[in-house]
Amino acid sequence: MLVVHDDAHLQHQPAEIISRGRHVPHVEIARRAEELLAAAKAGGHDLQAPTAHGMGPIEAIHDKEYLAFLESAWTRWQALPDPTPYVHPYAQPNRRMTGKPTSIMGQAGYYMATNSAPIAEGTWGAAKVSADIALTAADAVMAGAPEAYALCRPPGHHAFQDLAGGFCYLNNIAIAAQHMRGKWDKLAILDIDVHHGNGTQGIFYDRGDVLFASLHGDPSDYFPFFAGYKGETGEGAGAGKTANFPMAQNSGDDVFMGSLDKAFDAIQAHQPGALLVSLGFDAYEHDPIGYLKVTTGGFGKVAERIAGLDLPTLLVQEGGYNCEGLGPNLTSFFAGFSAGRAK
Ligand code: Q9C
Ligand code: ZN
Repeated sequence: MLVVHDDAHLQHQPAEIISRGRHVPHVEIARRAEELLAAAKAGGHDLQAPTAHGMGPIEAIHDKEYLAFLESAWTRWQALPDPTPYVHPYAQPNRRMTGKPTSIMGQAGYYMATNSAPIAEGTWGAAKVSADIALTAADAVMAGAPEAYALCRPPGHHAFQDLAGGFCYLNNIAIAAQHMRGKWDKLAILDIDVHHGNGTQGIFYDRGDVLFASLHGDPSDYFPFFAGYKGETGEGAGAGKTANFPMAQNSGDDVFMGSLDKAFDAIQAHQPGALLVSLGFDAYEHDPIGYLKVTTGGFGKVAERIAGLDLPTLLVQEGGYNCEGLGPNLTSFFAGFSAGRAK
């Protein structure tokens, strides 16, 4: 497996988020990427550094004013009286509120969907390199590599065109997918992170060229709460090109594999030229913020099935917060993937 990674993520280390009214230690920490990299090294995989792709591919997905906010937010926040070290939203727009503020306080609420995507001094720089990692791995797949793995941190699938949220700032997989459209007319994104990929779904919801299929914990009871329901199937040119598979709490490997089969039906009906996978390991049975009970062996079986689709495949790292489990789960996934290719 070609593994693209970079240590620029170390610039992004917000210590805490706000959860259920409390400041709590962040679980999306630098050690996550270190554990994944250590496992990739131990497995003898080919490691590669990202190349800078500039703002073009990022602007092809994200709103320009949102990007200007991300770039300037921390510095502007520091000019407030008694500033905190991380930008957090204070008041957010909601139903029947459409005004567009210009101040940093107002914009923090306008551009941040949740209290779990704090902006630290180095967040913007790290997020840009994370997108470059996905783009560089995408380049390899476009150049003929059968598969590549983008070790992205921060993750991306909760970021919309103009919204940060759920530990995400730039939607790495959406940026990579748009880039890969330069080679393939039709693509499919399979999201197996335990959280619904609401940002990715939102970005492609009205498009017929990029199918989005997501396996996740039931949003009526689990983050991101407001998207990921079965009835969301796309609109306009994208009608029928979104497929959601919410699962009940504590569902294990068997239920997960059953949902995967149904997602494959949607993917195969779309006939994509290539596949992109939002690869979270937070469906793991021991994840600290998890909801499902997928085992380490289960991730291998999932990977084997994905590889069996026999499509050029870009794997993009999303969540997964049990640090001890990350290495074994990635190792199991890579082994299963390679077994599925050999079949
Ligand atoms: N007590 C990804 O996996 N909820 N994001 C946090 C913590 C937000 C997860 C609550 C979860 C976001 C990429
Ligand atoms: Zn997740």
